[in-house]
Amino acid sequence: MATSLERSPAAGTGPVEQFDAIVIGAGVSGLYQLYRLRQLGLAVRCYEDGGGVGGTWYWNRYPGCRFDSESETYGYSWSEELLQEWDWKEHFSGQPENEKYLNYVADRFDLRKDIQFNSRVKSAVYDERANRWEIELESGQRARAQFLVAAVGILSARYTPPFEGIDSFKGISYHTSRWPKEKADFTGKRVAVIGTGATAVQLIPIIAKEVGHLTVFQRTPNYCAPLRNGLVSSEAQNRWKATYPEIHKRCRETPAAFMHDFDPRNTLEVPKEERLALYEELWAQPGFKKWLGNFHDIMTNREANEDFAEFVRNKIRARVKDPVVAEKLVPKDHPFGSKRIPLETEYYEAYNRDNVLLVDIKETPIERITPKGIKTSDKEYEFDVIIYATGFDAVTGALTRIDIRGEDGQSFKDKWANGPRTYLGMQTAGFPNFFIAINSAFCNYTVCAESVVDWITDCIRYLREKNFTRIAPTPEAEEAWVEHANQLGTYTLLSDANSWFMGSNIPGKKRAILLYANTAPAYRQKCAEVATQGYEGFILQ
Ligand code: NA7
Repeated sequence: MATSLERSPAAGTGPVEQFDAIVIGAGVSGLYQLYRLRQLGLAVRCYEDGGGVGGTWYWNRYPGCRFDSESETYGYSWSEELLQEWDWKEHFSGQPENEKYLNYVADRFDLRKDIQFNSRVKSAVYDERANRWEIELESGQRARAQFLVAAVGILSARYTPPFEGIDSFKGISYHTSRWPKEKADFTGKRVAVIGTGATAVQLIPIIAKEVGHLTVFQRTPNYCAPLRNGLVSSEAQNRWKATYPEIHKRCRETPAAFMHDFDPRNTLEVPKEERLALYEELWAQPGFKKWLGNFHDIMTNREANEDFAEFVRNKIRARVKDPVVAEKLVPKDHPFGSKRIPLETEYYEAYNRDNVLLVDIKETPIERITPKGIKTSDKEYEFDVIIYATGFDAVTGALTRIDIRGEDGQSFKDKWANGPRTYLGMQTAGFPNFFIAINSAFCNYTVCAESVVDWITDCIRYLREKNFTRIAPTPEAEEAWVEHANQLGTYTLLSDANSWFMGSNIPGKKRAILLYANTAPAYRQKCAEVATQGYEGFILQ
């Protein structure tokens, strides 16, 4: 279908390109969404803030960045050719390779011609009379389409704490999620890292070997577990290529879309020795097996969780030579898994190095950033480089940072002020034809992102086949879904910690479960049922 240039009746000046659908974001979800909508015969334009494809894998270039999913489960499953052509180098693939992979996909499926890079969407306004969304980029360029799909990711709106004096620092400041393309040279430098989440845990052991001196400012220690990465042998590569259908089938059946599944026994009903033997076995395995292959009640029963948490604490203590430092690194104020478990390689050993210092900022809080470095309640530390590994305004942030206006000009940001308000995670009442293509389930990202994109694509196809022109959830269906999602959150121990899962990592952000805490198969089934029943809970016009 051809696109055309017209003048916008609403906005006045400047040509406005017309499309059937606009996709915001060219990351894992956006690339696939573009591919699928194009397959439907739609004229699609994808706008991407970055200078290349990849989303998370474009922006997060810090040393050590990688995914914690098994590589054979993270790649797209929708093209047999792609599966056979691509060789994963590591069992848990690193950022450079992941970015290469997504570039390969973009070229392989000729996606680039429909992507406009360096294009940050500033606003999206629904024109009710015309049933068109009009987006405006920061450059002032505008475009209109019937369907708007936000594939903006759940961890893309970076968060930098508003430390007093932050701009006064005379050295170099980095945020891990906006890492420069050129290699940062830390040789001989005095470097600070603020934060000890999954990102910092990947970064610290690598730069510790390069820097002159590294100071880590930790607010909350995490339960970090060994990743146990390795190179992929040609035997493993061939085995994957021969069994991808089985691998994907398995991922579609397990609760979090990994190869791992929980042990069905109740933790405390298993004799202690047997429990410990399982913990040791899990600990020796790569990836998230220690979390997602553990007893099924690990995330719902506090006592069961504590049993494993203590096992992990002792593993940490055993790796850190100085017992005072070790104790600082041991988490005690939240259950295992209530914050995202960072997977690590030689993280704890970094603290055994003479050039690495751990500062517990619960004991001595950061008061301000100074021209020379960081001033805590105790003293001023001087640095050449400060690295903010302080995370993201997760799930809602990337959406609410765009000024999205629905029917009657209502503001999306206002609507979501107290947390996500969706039906099925994919649409919100009063914003017709606006789809949210992010994976907001607790789930191996690509696996669930594919399901979301497939559902949205099928929905748009259905509308077109049945001659409907718009779709939005009923307020009642949305209210019921929000209540259901919030309730699910309370069944687990996730609400027992401050984390991006709960939005509580951002001061002032309303505490609410941001991810859908059901199993991936249950979520997929519910979405499929809604579609089969003629999009029950939606208004189709
Ligand atoms: P996280 O997991 O949100 O970690 C951010 C870290 O920054 C964490 O240690 C925070 O401490 C710390 N932080 C945040 N604000 C401050 C302030 N004001 N002062 C000191 N320290 C602070 O982000 P990541 O980038 O590591 O990982 C995000 C996800 O990306 C990860 O889960 C993976 O899925 C990929 P806190 O724990 O809040 O006390």
